[in-house]
Amino acid sequence: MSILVLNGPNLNLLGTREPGIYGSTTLAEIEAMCRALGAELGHDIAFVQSNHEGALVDALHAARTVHDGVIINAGAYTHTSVALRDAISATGLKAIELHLSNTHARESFRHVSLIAPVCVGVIQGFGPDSYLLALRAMAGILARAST
Ligand code: CA2
Repeated sequence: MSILVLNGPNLNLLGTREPGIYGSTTLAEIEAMCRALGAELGHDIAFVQSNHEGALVDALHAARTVHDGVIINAGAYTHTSVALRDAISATGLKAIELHLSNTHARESFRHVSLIAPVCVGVIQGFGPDSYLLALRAMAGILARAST
């Protein structure tokens, strides 16, 4: 099966700025980790990042006929985007929200997620391992859906 890992704004800067919050691992390194685990789990991994809300919506629409599940770190759009929430809902794809940081331990405006209600679950606070935990969770979801 095929899993889309979708990344939102500013995540292309990972590993280059604010290592105290987001660590020193780059997005390219996270992509490599996801691809390695995807191969182990027997799933294809597509890895996309955009700083543009509409491009993320387009990627979700395109995923509908191509991928079986979506793992999304929507970045700051998590807390603001009705459009992303509607797109996840409209695709009908199983989605998992993930974050590197524990947003509940940060500013109050990060405590709200507009996309969480349309996701199967949320994984956050484990740094790059959040991606691997989300992939394992998605593999379980897809395995259960196919039996
Ligand atoms: O913890 C996460 O994964 C976040 O989705 C990251 C977003 C933030 O707005 C969310 O509340 C939580 C921000 C990503 C910014 O990434 C940067 C990376 C390096 C330097 C600066 C920003």
